[in-house]
Amino acid sequence: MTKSEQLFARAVKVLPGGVNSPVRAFRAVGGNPRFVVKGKGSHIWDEDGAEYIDYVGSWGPMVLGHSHPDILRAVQERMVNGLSFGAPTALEVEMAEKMVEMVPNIEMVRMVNSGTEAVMSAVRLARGATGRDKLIKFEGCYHGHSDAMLVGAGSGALTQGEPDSKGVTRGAAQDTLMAQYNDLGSVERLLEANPDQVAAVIVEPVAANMGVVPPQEGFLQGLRGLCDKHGALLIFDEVITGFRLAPGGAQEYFGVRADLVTFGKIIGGGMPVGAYAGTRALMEQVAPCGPVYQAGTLSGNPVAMAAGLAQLEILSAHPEVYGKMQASAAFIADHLRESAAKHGAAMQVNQIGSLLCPYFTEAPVDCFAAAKKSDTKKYAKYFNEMLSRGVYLAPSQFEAMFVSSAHTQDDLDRTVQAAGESIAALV
Ligand code: KE4
Repeated sequence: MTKSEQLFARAVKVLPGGVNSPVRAFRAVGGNPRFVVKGKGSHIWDEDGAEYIDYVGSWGPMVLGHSHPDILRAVQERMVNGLSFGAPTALEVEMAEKMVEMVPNIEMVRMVNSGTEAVMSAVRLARGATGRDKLIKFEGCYHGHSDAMLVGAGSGALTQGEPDSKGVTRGAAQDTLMAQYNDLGSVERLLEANPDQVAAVIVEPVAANMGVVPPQEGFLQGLRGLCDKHGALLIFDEVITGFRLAPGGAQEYFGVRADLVTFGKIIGGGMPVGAYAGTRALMEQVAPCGPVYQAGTLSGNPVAMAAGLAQLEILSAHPEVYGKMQASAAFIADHLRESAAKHGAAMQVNQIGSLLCPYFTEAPVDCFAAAKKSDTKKYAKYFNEMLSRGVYLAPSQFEAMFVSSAHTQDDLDRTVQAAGESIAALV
């Protein structure tokens, strides 16, 4: 048995499925999860010493690669003075000021500890601020595992084949209405059928939990118009796109204003951090200055703030990394398409910014229904072919490939070489 196999045999006895998050269990692709022992730049190493080019990047946080020296230094310098106080620290102020400086249309931020918590809190704020109960989300979009969001969810919920989780009560789910991504008509019909009842529309500006499905031209702008027309708030869930598509995230990239924005992943630099943000008028409705309650023992944790702030400072000082990451992702996407054509493989590749996803299907993937038609068994085979060639992809069709600024041309060349061989092995 490999060390990863030995560890997994122990893990399944004390952790549900042997993991602390379902998608890591490799159930959608088969085989034994690799237990990671080290990450450096664009590479990770497992317990058996195998090295991989990493396109999971902790599911998005490692936008500058693993173990970035400036981020490690910031953590090391901060931690020697104590890890957590439950009292205000200067770092939280500096972090909020940095986010307000980088992200359009926000005046205030509240730090929390995960993307789930950020979305749960933003939804509560939207309901509290509007006095309305209902919420529109999109089938296949994933916004974390708070009850109201586990209705028609994507990511792991989709991979598990249980789009609606057990344990979510009818009461918790009844106010969550389901629309279709890239289908403005489905949103308008729900708004008109529930007049003056919809507190918010929540959307992933790029749907990155059904694979990667970019918004069609006019979709996000159309949501803005519909929300304005019907008095609903527009929530951009930027847990993935925030600080990844552009320094100012999807609002900057697409030029569309959201009323509330949720963040996670990148703002923690690898540490557990989430946040929600909006105008002063909205955010000052949050306790202790307003009637919408939300709290957290480790919210704004100074060590996590040190890591996140260090990462944001590098991203804002070096905006050229966005063009580099986009070019890297486009290089991979172009070569995947070439290989698929060469080998006659039915394959679609969606790519936007540093996000991309291969689907094994004939038709373009521009919505959730099309994504679900992808051949997940073929994806599983592709995943394992790539893994055997030292390329670590998401162990599920319904996730993204995350390209970082640390991926080198040699990484890209080796990736497309492995992909060509893997696609050839599929047909
Ligand atoms: P967390 O609670 O996992 O920090 O964030 C939830 C979340 C919210 N919104 C969006 C758009 C997200 O993508 C996520 C979490 N993303 C998944 C990957 N698709 C996390 C990986 C996992 O669940 O293990």
